[in-house]
Amino acid sequence: VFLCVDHVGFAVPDMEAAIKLHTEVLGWHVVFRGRNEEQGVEEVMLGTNGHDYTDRDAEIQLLAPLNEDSTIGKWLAKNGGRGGIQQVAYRVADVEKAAEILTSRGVTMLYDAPKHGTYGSRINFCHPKSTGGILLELVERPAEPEGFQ
Ligand code: CMX
Repeated sequence: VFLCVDHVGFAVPDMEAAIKLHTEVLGWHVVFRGRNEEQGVEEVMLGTNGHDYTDRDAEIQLLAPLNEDSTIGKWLAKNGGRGGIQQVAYRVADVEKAAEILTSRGVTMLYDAPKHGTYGSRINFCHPKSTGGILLELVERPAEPEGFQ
């Protein structure tokens, strides 16, 4: 079902501080910055030096809430305002097919149809209650990315 780990998503209370830490201290490079209003997030994707869009090397995703009622806003509130790992995302070739297979194996998908994700990808999520307490995102990347730097 899965091709590789696409990214690991960190919820962050302060995007600028998180970018500074992950680039200046930890040495990652910003490869995408944008907003997903539907998901209520400001997001930044990080790759290694020379990271290419077609690489299977996993990226790191920084997620800051656009408001307190968003998924990340609620996650941070529940975590005492501290950041942390919010999700792991697996890359798939066909998100609908992957969701169909996982559903047939007893996994609960969050959405009936894929939603819009980073780079114009098509995404869905497995409810953490059906995947051992881990929020798993499924990502089908487009051939032509929107916004890869
Ligand atoms: N990882 C693991 N478990 C989580 C979780 C997470 N990120 N978020 C919530 N949970 C658990 C809670 O601990 C809780 O468990 P208990 O009942 O045992 O306490 C249960 O799920 C329900 O928690 P909740 O606070 O009531 O959370 P919600 O039902 O409001 O939301 C979920 C849970 C999965 C539906 C929500 O996080 C969601 O819709 N996620 C998918 C969308 C998303 O994450 N968007 C932001 C990122 C966007 C992007 O990646 O582009």
